Amino acid sequence: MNLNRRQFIFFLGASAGALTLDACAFAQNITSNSNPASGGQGRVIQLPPLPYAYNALEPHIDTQTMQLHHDKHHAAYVKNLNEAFKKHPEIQDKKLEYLVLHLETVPKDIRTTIRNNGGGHLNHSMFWQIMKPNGGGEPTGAIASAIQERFGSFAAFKQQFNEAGAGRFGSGWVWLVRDPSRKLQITTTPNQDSPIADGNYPILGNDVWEHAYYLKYQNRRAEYLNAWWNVVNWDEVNRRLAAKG
Ligand code: MN3
Repeated sequence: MNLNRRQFIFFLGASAGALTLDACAFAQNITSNSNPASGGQGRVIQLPPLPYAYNALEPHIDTQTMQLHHDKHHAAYVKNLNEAFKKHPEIQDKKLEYLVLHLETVPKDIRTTIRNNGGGHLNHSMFWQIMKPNGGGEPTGAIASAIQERFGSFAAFKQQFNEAGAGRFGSGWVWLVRDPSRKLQITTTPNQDSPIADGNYPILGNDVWEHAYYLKYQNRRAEYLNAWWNVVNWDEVNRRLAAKG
């Protein structure tokens, strides 16, 4: 993998546990969620609270889906992660972003656990933030011009993004990322793989696991993908675009 200098410094800083760049929401999240003062009992990752009520994204995302998705699915990733860190306290000071990018440094017996649950925690921690009640509409600010420049129009971008999400076979995510050459790209990842593992920085992403939509949309993933734009939090997306990560 090729990392440019800025990314290299970021990951270096992340690996040392000293976040010197104000960049990455993930890293900030992990910093605030880890518990270095836990008396050597190991890192404890907390489930971040949902930043709005379970019913706040109705009618586009239903209350029960939000409850199960946050309180059961995301909570399970966090629980599995904490159990893995208990087995290997020697990696407890490493940032999750570093571990998913450098899975080869993770002890073999927890490598798959870190990949799936570390990715799951990072992906969902971003997901809750880039949605909000009464969101959606046309993008605003810098992301509006960035989308226009890269994809021609918001409509064209949305169509490509939705097609990529619909085409992701099985479970996974569809993303708008900044690639290592700083270019915006639409990508998908399988399962809970984080785009960070490919050297990409996620600007926004949608969860296309059936657990994200099945109660309301059943097999109609395309309908969910369309409706999801009504809850996008463009302020947060702009914040991520401005981040150096
Ligand atoms: Mn999910």
